[in-house]
Amino acid sequence: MRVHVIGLGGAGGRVVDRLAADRDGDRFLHGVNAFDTDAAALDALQSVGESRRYRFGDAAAGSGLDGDLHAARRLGDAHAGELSRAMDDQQPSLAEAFVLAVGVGGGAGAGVAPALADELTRLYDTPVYAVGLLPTPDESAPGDPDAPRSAGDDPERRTPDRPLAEQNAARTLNALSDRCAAIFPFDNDAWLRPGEDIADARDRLNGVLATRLAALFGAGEADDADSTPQQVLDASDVARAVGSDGEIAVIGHATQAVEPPESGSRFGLGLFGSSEPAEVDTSAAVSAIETTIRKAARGKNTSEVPEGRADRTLLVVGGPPAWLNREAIADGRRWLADETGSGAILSGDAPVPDGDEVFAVVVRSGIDEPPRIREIRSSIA
Ligand SMILES: Nc1nc2c(ncn2[C@@H]2O[C@H](COP(=O)(O)OP(=O)(O)OP(=O)(O)O)[C@@H](O)[C@H]2O)c(=O)[nH]1
Ligand SMILES: [Mg+2]
Repeated sequence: MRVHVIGLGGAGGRVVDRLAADRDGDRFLHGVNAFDTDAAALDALQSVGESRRYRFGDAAAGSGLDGDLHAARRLGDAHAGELSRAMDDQQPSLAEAFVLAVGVGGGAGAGVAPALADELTRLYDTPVYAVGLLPTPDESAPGDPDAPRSAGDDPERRTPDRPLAEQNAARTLNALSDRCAAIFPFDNDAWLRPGEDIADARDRLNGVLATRLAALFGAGEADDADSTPQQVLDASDVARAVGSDGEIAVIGHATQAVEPPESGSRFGLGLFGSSEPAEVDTSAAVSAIETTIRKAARGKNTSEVPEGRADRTLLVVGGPPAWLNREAIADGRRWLADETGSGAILSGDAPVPDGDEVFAVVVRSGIDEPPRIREIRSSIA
């Protein structure tokens, strides 16, 4: 599906920058923007083209807002229309979803996200999804400001203290769930290694997230006719899976390296499906599919899902067409229905003719509240 991805604030900008670096030119990445009040943060981006970066809010004098959510909300209300116009040269009306990436514990990004979600909803009949990066408990924990940090004393690399991160996050998650079709949280803390803070780990974390977003939204947007999926996953499948009521959805993902088939669809010979040349051993394909689906379902999610249970589950299986064994995928669906207790399993495939891995994406929606989100919400209860 074609998505227009908008990074808000420092974290959102870096996530979008990573997506642009890894997937530039991919069809699903229909539009890209980075919006911030902070000129230096926008300057530091590398892959989002300069014309796609936009500094707003002169009242902030070119700086960040230091976590001042109140001021940021006011700026958001004042500038949402201007931001939507800054997207206009990328044909936003053709996007099948807008994706707002934002560190919900911050100031500028968290403050502007709800107003921009409102504005896009008002202008287009297109779902707006939020990708919310959750603050770590350490960011808002009272600590010794002089204590040595793992990133050293370099002020550029120090994670700024954000005493209000959890409260900002709680307020922003509430505001976004009222305005967005669905929220995809990314639990930073769950992905940190012992002793790391976000400044140390952010490149790795952003890479993990960008890969998952691309695997989900890029499925079904192959560049050539050979790789048209047999069971096309389209924007309405994703919409059906995650709903439109601002519920939380989480993304599981796994890959397994496989040998590319000797010849095949790359040369226009093998048609995906029954006439696929049999260079791939069936039991190897079945095992790769089964293993990848299980790992995507049971491995680490973007946020923890209590008991793994979900009302609705979306499964995408991708890789070189010859590896996409239909029966194994059907078995995987049945297994996943059992595993999640979902009444509805939506699924699609994503052939990658030149690919060297099989991958699976499992999206759960209609889940019990993840513990980290409960913790964050309780900060304003
Ligand atoms: N995954 C990830 N999370 C980040 C990154 N940078 C910051 N965060 C998280 O996002 C939150 C918000 O940080 P920023 O995005 O820098 O905040 P901002 O929107 O620029 O807001 P102000 O600077 O206060 O105006 C932080 O509290 C962290 O929890 C990043 O690069 N990757
Ligand atoms: Mg900032």
